[in-house]
Amino acid sequence: MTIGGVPLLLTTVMLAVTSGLSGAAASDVQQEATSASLASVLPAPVVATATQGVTYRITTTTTIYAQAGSAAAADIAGQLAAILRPSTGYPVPIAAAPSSGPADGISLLLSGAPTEVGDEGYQLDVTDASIVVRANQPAGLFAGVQTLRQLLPPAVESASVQPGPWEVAGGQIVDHPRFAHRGAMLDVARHFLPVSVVKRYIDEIALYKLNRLHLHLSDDQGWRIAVNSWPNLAIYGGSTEVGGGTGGYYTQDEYRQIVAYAAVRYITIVPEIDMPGHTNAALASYAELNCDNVAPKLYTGTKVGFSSLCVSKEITYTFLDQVLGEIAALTPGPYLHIGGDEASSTTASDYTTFMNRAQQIVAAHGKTVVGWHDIVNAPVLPSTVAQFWGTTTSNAAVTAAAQNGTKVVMSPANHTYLDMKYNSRTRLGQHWAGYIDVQDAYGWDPGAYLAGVGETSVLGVEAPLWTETIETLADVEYMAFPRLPAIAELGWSPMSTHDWASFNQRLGAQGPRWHVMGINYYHSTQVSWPTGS
Ligand code: IFG
Repeated sequence: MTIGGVPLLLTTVMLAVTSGLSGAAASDVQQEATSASLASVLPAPVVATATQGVTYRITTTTTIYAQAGSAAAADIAGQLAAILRPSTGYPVPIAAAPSSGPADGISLLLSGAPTEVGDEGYQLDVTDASIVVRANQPAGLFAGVQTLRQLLPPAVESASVQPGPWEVAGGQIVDHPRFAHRGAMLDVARHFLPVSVVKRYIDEIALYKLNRLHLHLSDDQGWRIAVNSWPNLAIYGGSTEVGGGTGGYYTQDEYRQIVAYAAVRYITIVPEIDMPGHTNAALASYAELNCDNVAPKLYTGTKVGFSSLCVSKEITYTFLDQVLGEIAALTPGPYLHIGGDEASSTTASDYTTFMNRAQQIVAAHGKTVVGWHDIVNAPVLPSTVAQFWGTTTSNAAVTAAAQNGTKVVMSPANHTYLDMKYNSRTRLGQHWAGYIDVQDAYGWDPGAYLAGVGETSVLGVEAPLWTETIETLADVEYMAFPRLPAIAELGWSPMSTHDWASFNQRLGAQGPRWHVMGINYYHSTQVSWPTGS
């Protein structure tokens, strides 16, 4: 059997066989054999096989053993211990894994994993004597630990000691992601969100094995990152936001902190400087950037499409080179997102001139360009990635680019835009792309959604959260949960596991965890939430 995705029903039958029951309806077995949690992991694992009657119990003597000689494995062990210690009250010491392999406790090993799990996958084995996570790379160990968290009772996420017992259902999971790019986007330009909020969001997206955080750092209403060679961008351009608040910006050290915080959770930061449109904050900060040398006022409204960098002025490209050079130097990840959307105030020929030069500048700084899919209206570099944000299932320009080798990140606005209202009663958000409840977020296939853009052209998925109407962490969490886990599952799990009834049950099982974690999620009426949610 290939690893490539065992239909849940088959997995259920495997559970029946394993449990020795016969004749029981598969769904009954599903509930009985794995009522603990092996079947409630989200995203759905590629293969999950329960071992009936086997349970591992974490106790006061449980030790975490990390791959000897791996600082990354030790750090992941530390992150796991930091979850277990407060809620269990146990010491949960960490030690180097003995070369003889796991004897007891929880082992995080960088050997013995199946090749097909790749760099981000893992194998998790739970017996009554030990829990063993095996991976080829630390990212896989981290993913395995996120799964392990979900196999423990929700109370394990508590910051204070809870009664337990701390049991994990026996079995084996062999798991690896479908797509390489599994992302969330946070617009910190319309409303500025402080580092603490970004870090909390990183914690939350890591729970569901997302590995990209795209930060929308500049727009008409605000510039959110300090640039030493153009200091007014942040100081003046970052001094307000939608609605006229005080805005704010990240110092370069704060940006480094965000990058580092994401990195130890195996999340790559993708910074976006939107251009040539969505640039009022920059144009307001430096008169010389404007074609008429007159700086517009700061803008605190929510219109789009009225601004453009001056394509004909050479200072524009000096500006790009210096700004993108500083941001590239601060960003270990391979991508620089240059936006390109809604350039209504830039002529088509100017747009092409601009994008030709902008892409060259990004490449000169050693980074790969990402752009909203509008960018394919200009000639794109072979490596340039297009982020599709349309509401249609066909787009001739994107299809042509894909068939010419361009990779596509799927963010169809009517399925992934987390700033869309759930329904007409949702206070926050907009609805220009339609209302999006959980079934809309879940009910599509990124690898077969856009005509002519097949699985091999799709780099992955990303859920943008625009903040015209979003101001606080509570607002972010209300819009992201429970829809973001749907996008996370589409990015990670094989399509063979795609099943609304199963997803609904597994999503509902996250409710009690979010309750313990204090995540301010929307209790969608489409989800069957268990008690304690
Ligand atoms: N479209 C704009 C965003 C934002 C969004 C709000 C893109 C690529 C509408 N561009 O989405 O700046 O205003 O839903």
